[in-house]
Amino acid sequence: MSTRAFGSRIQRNIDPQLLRGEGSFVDDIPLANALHVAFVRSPFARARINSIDVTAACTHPGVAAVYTCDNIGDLDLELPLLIPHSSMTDARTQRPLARGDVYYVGQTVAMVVAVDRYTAEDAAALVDVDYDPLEVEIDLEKAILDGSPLVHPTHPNNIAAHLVQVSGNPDRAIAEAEHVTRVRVQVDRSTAAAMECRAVAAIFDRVTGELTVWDGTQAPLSVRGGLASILNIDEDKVRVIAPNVGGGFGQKVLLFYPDELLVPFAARHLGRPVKYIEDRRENFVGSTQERTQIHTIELYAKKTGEVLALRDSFLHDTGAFIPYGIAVAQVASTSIAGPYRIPNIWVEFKAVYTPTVPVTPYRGCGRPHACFAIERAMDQLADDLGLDRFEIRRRNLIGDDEFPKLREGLLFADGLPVSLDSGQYHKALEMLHDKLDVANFAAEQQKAREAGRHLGLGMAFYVEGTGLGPYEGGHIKIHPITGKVYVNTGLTSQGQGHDTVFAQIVSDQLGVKVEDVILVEGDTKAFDWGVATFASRAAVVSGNAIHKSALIVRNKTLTAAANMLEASADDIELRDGAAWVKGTDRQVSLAAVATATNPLRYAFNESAKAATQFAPASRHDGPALGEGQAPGLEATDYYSPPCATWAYGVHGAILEVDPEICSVKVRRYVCIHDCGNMINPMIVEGQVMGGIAQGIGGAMYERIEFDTDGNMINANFVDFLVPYATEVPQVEILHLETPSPLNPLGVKGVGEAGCIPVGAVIASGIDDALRPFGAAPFQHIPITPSMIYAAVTGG
Ligand code: MCN
Repeated sequence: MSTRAFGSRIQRNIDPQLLRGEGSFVDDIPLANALHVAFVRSPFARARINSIDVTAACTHPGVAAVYTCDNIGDLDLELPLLIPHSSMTDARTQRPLARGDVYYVGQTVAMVVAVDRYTAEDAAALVDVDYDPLEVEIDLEKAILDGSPLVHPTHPNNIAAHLVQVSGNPDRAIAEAEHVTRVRVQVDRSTAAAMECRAVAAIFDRVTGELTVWDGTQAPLSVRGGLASILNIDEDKVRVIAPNVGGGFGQKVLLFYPDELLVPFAARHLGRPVKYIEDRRENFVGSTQERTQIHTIELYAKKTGEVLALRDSFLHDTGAFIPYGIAVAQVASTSIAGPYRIPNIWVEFKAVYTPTVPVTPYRGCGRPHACFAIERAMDQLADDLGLDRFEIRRRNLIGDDEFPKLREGLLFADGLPVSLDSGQYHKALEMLHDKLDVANFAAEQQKAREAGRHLGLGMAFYVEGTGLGPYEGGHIKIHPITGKVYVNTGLTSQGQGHDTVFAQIVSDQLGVKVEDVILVEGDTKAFDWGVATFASRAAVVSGNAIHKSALIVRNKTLTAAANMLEASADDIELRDGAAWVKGTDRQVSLAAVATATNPLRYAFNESAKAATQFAPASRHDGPALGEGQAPGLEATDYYSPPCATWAYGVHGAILEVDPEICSVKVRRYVCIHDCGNMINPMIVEGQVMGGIAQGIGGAMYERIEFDTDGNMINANFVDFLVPYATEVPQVEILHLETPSPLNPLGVKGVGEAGCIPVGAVIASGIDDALRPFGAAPFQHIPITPSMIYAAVTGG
């Protein structure tokens, strides 16, 4: 092993299987004799339930059970508030099945379990629910007005939380400012679109009392813990497996969706396997969404463009329930100053209940909103002061020597003060400037205009707090027979390629091939402790945990091999799956070392005259380990990050707007990106590309639409427009690698980065293209053809 695996472009080893269609998703799990679930969902955004009559449904042939809030025992509870915060009082969370009232169209009211899905659906249609519909207000700005209908009578003006955060002394800076730029921006609601929607299947073994659950979740260990406590089963008797998940994007990390509790409950209650596969429409109306925020942001600056203070006040739509507390709004508010020095910040938000699908983090989690607000404001400030958009940023970007940049008073989602740990922001900006050939663009744009074509250049910078705690762990074991290395973690992958990157980390430490490292994740039997995949944290938190475990195993291996080869541990090197005395041809395979560190196996192998190619070290009768070392070449360790580590990047695009048909074609898209040391640049680029594709959706296509009664009117892929490959541009990605000083591997997260600045880039580019029309800046995404039509026709 002469080359380092860490930092290499190694293809993801799961891809061939997935590309051949051989992945195993929840719906692929064969479950003999399984029952199937259909839900009765609320047709009203807000209503009182007078009665639920299940008689006809219960007697429908093939129905095993019909559940309402009245026959689910301990499950008739308000689900946990996952992240409490002092800015909220009496935070409202959902019940698995509605009791008394419904709060959004799609809320689960009853669950039918039957021999097959068709029968379950037919029976669900027979459940007779008598509702008294109530008045609703869907509009976020109107929802907070006095007299607006309340989602929860407990919360006047529909305010779920109100928080003001201050850094520095904004009042004094505002008084000193020579110019103020004020911008109102809006980001509309969107949703994740995984390949397999959410899905749960469960078996309960009445003899052993063991519950096995297959769940397309991002958090198997957390699901296990919750199921055990809510269903009152020993944790060791609950096994949760997340097989291939097909994308989660934050939507699959909620604890709990009703089905995640009700399906295992029914499996235990009925003594039969039970399965629920959410369909696409249910995913739209029943699984959480994100994005709607309306910001009014003000930049107080000197005439030279140096920003002295920022004020931002925004409304955040929480939907009908707030299981994640203020996480999304808090991330937005603490990311609002972006990569800029801005020493004085005042930021306020109100999280507002609306009678719509609950809002929880979706890839980006508040950062796309913050980026859209600050970057649109920066573009406007540049215009106001007659400065170039790159120049305004040059004058405000944090310098390399200013890190760590603490924003005292702003507490990030981990409850700790925002502190940007490292970066080369100016260099990134100039790389974009060069790569896009900005110096020559004005001439190209002019020439195109003369030919009746409208080119625009857009750009936006972003920062991203990644790698949140509290911790993750990793167990590593070199197998005594094969010498293969098993790595177990508590995480699960939804397509991020963890099996390859974690193998790269281990491969270097133990001198084995990447393909000889086998990751076992997504199964609570594999590892007992851990949290979940979210917040772009696997590389930082699990990566470092696995690195630490690998170091322990490495040291054990060196000690044992030194004993076996009668050399000093300092003279041993690990490569090619063996331990070598440096500079000689004396070696012993890792399998043999692992065998020798296990007393029983060693004795067995010796007596059987198996292939033990060594003499035991004289001070050991058998096992080759050092004094006090535990048997086996294995170890477990954990990593807990001190705080978030901040990745960043700057994107730019050259696009063309056709004012006749109001279309936008992205001609070039350039991304300069820095996530610290890259474990696998190919995977990093895949992550960035995927994020940009989602960002393109959010910038121009994807918007969840509600009518005034709260019905989602585009809950399908015909009307909710996910971009196809034809809409996603070829992206030119350039990397910077500024190591994070906060963790041993020097890594920062990347999983959400791509999507963050895209809306701001596209808006900036369309503004630039349409300057000849005197159009007002685009401050609202997604930007639709009708918005472009209004801009070019002055409508
Ligand atoms: N990586 C790397 N070098 C770095 C940083 C990361 O090689 N310096 C690699 C990691 O090892 C990992 C991948 O890039 O294989 C993403 O790493 P990380 O940023 O740690 O993110 P997570 O693995 O924790 O994944 C979560 C993140 C989030 S929050 C969302 S949302 C998202 C995303 O990942 N959802 C995804 N990317 C997704 N990709 C797919 N295919 N599907 C999803 O649901």
